Amino acid sequence: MSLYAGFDCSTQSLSVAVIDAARGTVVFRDSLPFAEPFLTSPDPAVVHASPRVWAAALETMLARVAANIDRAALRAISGAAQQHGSVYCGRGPDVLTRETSPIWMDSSTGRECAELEAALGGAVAMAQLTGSRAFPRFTGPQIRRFWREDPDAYARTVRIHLVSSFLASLLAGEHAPIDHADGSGMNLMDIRTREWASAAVQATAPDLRDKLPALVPSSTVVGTLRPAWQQRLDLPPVRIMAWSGDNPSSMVGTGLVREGQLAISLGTSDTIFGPMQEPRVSGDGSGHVFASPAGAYMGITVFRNGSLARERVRAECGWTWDTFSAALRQTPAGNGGALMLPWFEPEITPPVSRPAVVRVGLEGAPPARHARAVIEAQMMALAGHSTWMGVTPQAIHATGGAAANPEILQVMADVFAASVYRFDATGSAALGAALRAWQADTGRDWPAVVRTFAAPVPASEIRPNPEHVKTYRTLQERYMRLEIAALAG
Ligand code: XUL
Repeated sequence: MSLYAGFDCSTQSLSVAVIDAARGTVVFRDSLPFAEPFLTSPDPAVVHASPRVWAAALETMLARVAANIDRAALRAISGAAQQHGSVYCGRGPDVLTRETSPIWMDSSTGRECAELEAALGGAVAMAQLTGSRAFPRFTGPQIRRFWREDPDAYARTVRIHLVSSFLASLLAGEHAPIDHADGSGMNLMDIRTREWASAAVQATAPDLRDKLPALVPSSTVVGTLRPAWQQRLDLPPVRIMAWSGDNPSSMVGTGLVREGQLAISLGTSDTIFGPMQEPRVSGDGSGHVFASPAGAYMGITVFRNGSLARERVRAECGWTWDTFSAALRQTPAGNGGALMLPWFEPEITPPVSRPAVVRVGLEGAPPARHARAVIEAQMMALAGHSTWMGVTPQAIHATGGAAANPEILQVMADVFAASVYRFDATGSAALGAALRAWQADTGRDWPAVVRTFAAPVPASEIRPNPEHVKTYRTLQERYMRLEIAALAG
């Protein structure tokens, strides 16, 4: 028997999935919510989290894994983590030179983004080089801001990790490299050569090249479980595989390894992504090209107002999720033409720096219409801002917490005019990480790896309703025009 463990350190929790590769089964799953997932500050644009919370959760969860599996059969561990966040370390990964980590929800680096794009010849040049124009949450602009604000602590920093490479380092007991997929979310890696892009690195901060880990393919063995943890938990010297980002891991965890397929993850962030053969950069600047852990590339567009926006509307209505679902069943597709721009928090796509919710035709409307408006808005934004990928999907693989809700998936099917298949609601990034550990350990080809595990929940297909598809075709044009008008002020 060969067991492989995959962790997922997401915004809200640390989860794990352990697979028995030969049997094709998941033998253990668990999740540990963070009491304080992120630390807010007086400036709403600044959002950090504590790397110590992630480190403590990793140790707790590894102990739970050890207590619940046939330990001798564990062969390798990999992981996924929220993308872009940076961890600042000294000589070893256990020493921090900065107590907190800016995470993907941080939007405080507008100035740094402008400076970096200017240094590289503009937003288009930055996107051609690194796969994305400069985005406030991306690691390069965040590093630049840290260097500017605390040059002494920056100078004391020996290694700057992503959340993924930090946690891999803790498992291995030494600084681990960054994998190409997660490295793509930094505005620092040349998306074609997959090496550090000197021009971007030099423009970001002094001596940065010396502080960056190596870049490696996602299937790289980065070390062996540190001896102290082997002894404490009675675990064998398992291989530690490179960790990656949560979205790249979810892509393989939802079985996507061929261009022409799309997945939507409805989590703290809502994301839409799919494999890509060539690095076609988003013309409107809204999306990103990342290296894919399964080879070639992936396209992705990210929305900040995901589950927190759904949660805000549910709370405004004073409802449970069951009542929210009932409201979706009872209201008509298209909501009688009412629209909402659900920017309860600063938005990533399109870029909106301050909360700015817009409601059209909803004045005095019953709560159910607001519930429908937020879901329709999210689905129309996902569709409208992913056309740059050039994929008209026949089927969408849906994952993330809100994918458990069939009423939400019906709106998704109707807006995208595609069948939606539900994947395990919470575990696709952890499963994807376990699959990456197995693939890296055996060199098996990716279609064979995902065929066994990454299958939709049986009988979960939700088909589009042709009448609703027509309604959304018109409404979506209005939605995109409303966005443009709101952005223009
Ligand atoms: C991806 C992104 C988010 C985080 C959430 O670019 O910013 O999806 O990875 O964990």
